[in-house]
Formats: sequence, structure tokens, C-alpha cells
Amino acid sequence: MSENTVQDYGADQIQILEGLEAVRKRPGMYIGSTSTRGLHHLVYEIVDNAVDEALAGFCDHIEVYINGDNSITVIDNGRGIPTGIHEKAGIPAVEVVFTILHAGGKFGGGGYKVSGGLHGVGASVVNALSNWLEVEISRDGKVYRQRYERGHVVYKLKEVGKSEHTGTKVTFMPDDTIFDDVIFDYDVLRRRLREMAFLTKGLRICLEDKRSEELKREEFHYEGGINEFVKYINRHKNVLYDKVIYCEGMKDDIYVEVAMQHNDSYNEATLSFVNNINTPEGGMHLTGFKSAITKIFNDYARSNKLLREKEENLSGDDLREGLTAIVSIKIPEPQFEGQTKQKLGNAEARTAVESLVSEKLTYFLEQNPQVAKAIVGKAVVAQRARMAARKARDVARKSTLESNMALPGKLADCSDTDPKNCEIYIVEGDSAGGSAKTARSRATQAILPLRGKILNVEKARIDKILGNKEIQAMITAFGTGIKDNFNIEKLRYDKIIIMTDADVDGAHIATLMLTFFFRFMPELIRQGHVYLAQPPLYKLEKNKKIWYAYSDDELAKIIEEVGRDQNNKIQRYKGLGEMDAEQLWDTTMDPEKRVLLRVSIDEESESELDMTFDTLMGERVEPRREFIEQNAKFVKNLDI
Ligand code: TSJ
Repeated sequence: MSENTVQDYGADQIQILEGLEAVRKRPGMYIGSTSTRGLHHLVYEIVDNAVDEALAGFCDHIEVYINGDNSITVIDNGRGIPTGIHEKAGIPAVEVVFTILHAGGKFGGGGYKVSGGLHGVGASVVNALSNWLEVEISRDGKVYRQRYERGHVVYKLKEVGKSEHTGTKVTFMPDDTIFDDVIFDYDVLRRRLREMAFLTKGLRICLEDKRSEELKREEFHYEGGINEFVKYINRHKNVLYDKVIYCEGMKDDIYVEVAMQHNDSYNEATLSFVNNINTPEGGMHLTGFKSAITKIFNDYARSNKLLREKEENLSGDDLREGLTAIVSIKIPEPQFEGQTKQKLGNAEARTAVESLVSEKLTYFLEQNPQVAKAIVGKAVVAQRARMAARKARDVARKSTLESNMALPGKLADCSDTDPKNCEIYIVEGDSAGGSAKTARSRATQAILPLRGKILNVEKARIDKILGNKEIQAMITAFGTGIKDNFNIEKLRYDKIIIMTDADVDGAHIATLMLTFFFRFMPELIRQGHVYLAQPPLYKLEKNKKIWYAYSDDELAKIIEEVGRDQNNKIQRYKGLGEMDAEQLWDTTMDPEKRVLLRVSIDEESESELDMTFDTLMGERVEPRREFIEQNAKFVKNLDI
């Protein structure tokens, strides 16, 4: 320790160190995890503080650097963190910010303190979890600096120069003894910083990667705020009308901002935020938004005779078919509820959003009757489809009751009745299905062959989807039901394994199935029940001995091992159908030897998954190629 390291330990300082020590002992409690996700939270934490300064109206530019040594620098042009002695703590305010747990924003007024979910735990947490951290403040014509190591003060705040501007600069190096991996991912930071820029209109956020040789720098700056966010999400979609419906305003201390625009798809993509934090589970703000939409459009449809008197009201789902929307509120004291503390509980947020959206939307519809007609028209068609689907389902339910559990005819079920032991292979094509039926272990493995092209649920309405034979077969085989009626307890198989050819078409078919699961039974994926089988790409035969290779690299390795000569017989499998039952069992189905990929949803980018899927399925060719390249993101490797 250097001579000016923490002078003498007063009671206050001991408390401080105990606080930061607690963070180092149980980092997960403060930043969620010590995985790359937790690592990136450190950056958001620091940036959040600068964004708060922007929200308070004193800052319009934030620079974020990934430095050559993989440390991070964040610079803003705000007022600079106060350097004067903090009355209660007896040390400079900036030192309070970095050394006292949850101290952020406790002094000074104005602006909104971000304090929800995993975020907003304070700069002191970042400090505690950093090898070193340096803060430089430009304020009152001077530059001040202080350095910390693993949360401990290395030297007192000191004056190091003069300055004509104001602002705060923080550089930190994450502690490599705490994080599993300390390499920052440019694309991960880019996504969140872009989102922050959308959510804070006028704010310029620049990201630069100084690790790379070439200039890698982007600027995010949206004068239109979430209006541009909606345009961005809809950028590859066919929109129903050109204008983005936008409203903003204050209601009882709550700032509400809403932007929306329909596209011609059948899915809703509404994102909600509280103090710039995504709330995937919604809450009062989202409830207020939905009630307003349902009420105002029904009122409009009735008073303009777009709905006949005896016709049912349009449902919220009907009206939100194909809707892309952002609901963003800023609230002084957010209360989060639910298991994961991600659901906004403040009842006043509901009233604020509902009344503001109702008022502005009513006015907008009066001014833009063409847009109103387009939205109501789409909802009316959605309503008809919903009613047709309900009728079909009622009929299906009745016949199910009569024939007690009508499992699909093509299903070769397993004999074991304990779902925990059971798995189902969904197999592309009848011939491969035949081999799989012969190959399987009858007790625990069921086979469901699917014929022809799987319906793309992104491009079809509910009535058509539920009328599709292949989809019906999967729903009845799984036993769980779908959407709101989904019940994981009723799942008849522990593993649902998609088995398709190991080529681009096979990948496409697998993705169509995953799209169906994602839209209709997402819990199946979230709880890890969905897998992809991995059939081999090559067979190598030499002197009556056989090797299988699952990738080009592996084939090269095998050739190296056995020697490169004329006795090598190499076969490239073009499809599952080229394998006989025994080969299929050996390479792809034998639980002792096979490799499965477990499918997961990258929660961090869940909001963008809509786009990912759409891109693949959409008619536009260019983004599709891009998606196939990125497809691996959706699937994580798992050795079984
Ligand atoms: F989190 C942090 F401390 F590390 C951090 C804070 C990091 C970065 C990059 C910026 C900031 C930050 C804090 N920028 N601006 C501020 N502003 C204040 O702390 C501040 C300034 C003046 C007053 C005042 O009442 O005069 C009050 C506050 C909270």
C-alpha cells in the first residue's frame, strides 16, 4: 500500500469497507451474475449515472471506450460529480459515490434516479468489482482525480490541472478474479447503448472499440427518441401506415412517452421501459397502455360505424396484431413486484399512461382517419380469424373428449408412462421417420414424422395455424396446450428433439419449428425441453471400420489419424434418409453417444428475437442470409 492509502480507519470507513467487501463476497446479489452478462452490467451502471445527468438536463454527450487493455472509459459533459465535502460522511461527495453502497443520487436534487431490477445499484458496486478505477472530474475550472483499487482509496481526491469545461470521466478495469471472463463484447454494448440513446432523445452516445486496428466507432443520437426506435424495429417490415403514432407528456410527476406503428405481420412487439430499464414482464404502465388502445379504438370504430351494433367489441389482441410499440415512462419512485422484481407495481403509472394515451390517441384518430381505418380494418379481420379458430378448437376439444386423447396417427409413442424418462423425436420426412421408428429405443423414445413444409407461423393467422395438420399433431403429442392455456405439468416428454437434415434446408425447417415453439409454447424453450439432434455430415470407412464426422474440422482430424490413402471411403450424408436404422441410432439417437444442442432464448436480446425470426422468414433475401450466419446465437452447445 502506498503511504496515503486510507489514513486511519474511523468507524465510518470500516463500515464502508465492510459494505464493499460484501459486494466482493456476493457479487451476484448486486449485479445478477459474474458471467459476461454481469460484466457488461458494470458498463451500464456507469453509463446510467451519466444518462441521469442527461435526464436532469445538464449533459447531452456520452463517450464510451473499450480501451486496448480491455478497461472501459465513460466520459460525459455534465456538471461533474460534486467534489465538496459531503456533510454527513465528512469526505468529498465523489468519494461517497464510489465507496458507499447505494449512495448514488442521494444528494442533490432533480432528475430521476434509476433504481430498478438489477441495475442502478451504484458506482460503488462497479468500484468494488474493479481491479482499479479512476475518476476525473472537471468542475469549477479545475480537474480533480482519484484512484481506487478493489474499492479501496489509493489517494485522496486531488487537483491535477485546470479545465474550461465540465464533466465526469470514469475508467475501470473489471476484477478478473471475480468475473468468469473479462473480455467486453462490442455488439452487446452497442445494442444496449443504442437502446439508451433511443430512450433519451437528443442524447448523443458514442461507442469506440480501441482494441481493434481499424477505426471501430459508432454514434447513437436520435432527435425523435422512441419514435425512431419504432421505425428501427419495423425497418424490414411492411408498415400499415407511414406515420408513427407518438405521444408524450407529464401526468402527476410521471413522464410518459409512447410510440406505435402497425406492420402487416400477426405478431405484437411491444417493449416497455421504466426509467430506461426494460420491463419484459410489463406491469401497470403496460396495463394502462393496453386499456387505452382497446377502449379508444372500440369507441372510434363504434362512432364511425366500422363495427356493426350487434358485433362484439374488438379485443386487445385483435387491435395489437402486428403492432410495434414502445411504452417508456420515467417515474420518481418505481416499485417493482413479482418473482423477478421486474413488474412495475405503481398504480399511478397505469392511470398516467392510460389517460395520456387516450387523450392523444383520440385526437390523432380524428386527425388521421385513414390510419384509423387501416388499424380497425386489420383488427376486424383478426377478430374473425380469432372466432373461427375458437370454433375449430371447440370442435377439436369435443372430438378429443369423445375419442379420449386422440394422439396423432403418425405418432409412434413410447411405452414408458413417466414423462421424465421420455423423449420425442420430431423428424423431417416420412422415410427418415421410418428409419427412426426402427432405430429407436421403444420404451422411452417416441417418433413423430412430419411431412412437407412446416407452416411459418410468422406469416399466418391463428385460424390457419391451428388448422395445420403438422401443428395439430405436435400440440396433441406434447399434451401441454398452447399460449394462455399452456401447462408445463402436462408435458408428455422431458425432451423434445428436432431431427432434420444437416444442411441449410434442414436448418430452415428446424427454425420454422422453433418459431412455432417460441410463439406458442415459449416456456418449453425457457425451461430447456427443446433440443436439436446432431446427425453426422460424413462417414469414413476404411478396412471395414467406420468413423463419423460432425463437422469439416472433425473429418480432417479423422483423416489425419487414419492416414490419407486410397482405402478411405468418404461419404457425405445429404440427408437423414441416407442412413439405415442402425447408423441413425449409432450416430444421432443413442443417448449414450449422441450430442444434442439445447435451444435457449438469449434473454438479453429477447426483444430483438422478433426481428431475428422475421428476418429469416421474411421475403427479403438479404437479411435472411445474415440470419443464417448468426443462427448459432440462438442455440447453445450442450454435451449430453
Ligand atoms: F457513476 C459514476 F459516479 F461513476 C458516474 C457519474 C460516472 C459518469 C460517467 C458520470 C457520472 C455523473 C454524475 N455525471 N454527472 C453527474 N452528476 C452529478 O453527480 C451531480 C452533479 C451536480 C449536482 C448538483 O446538485 O449540483 C448533483 C449531481 C448528482
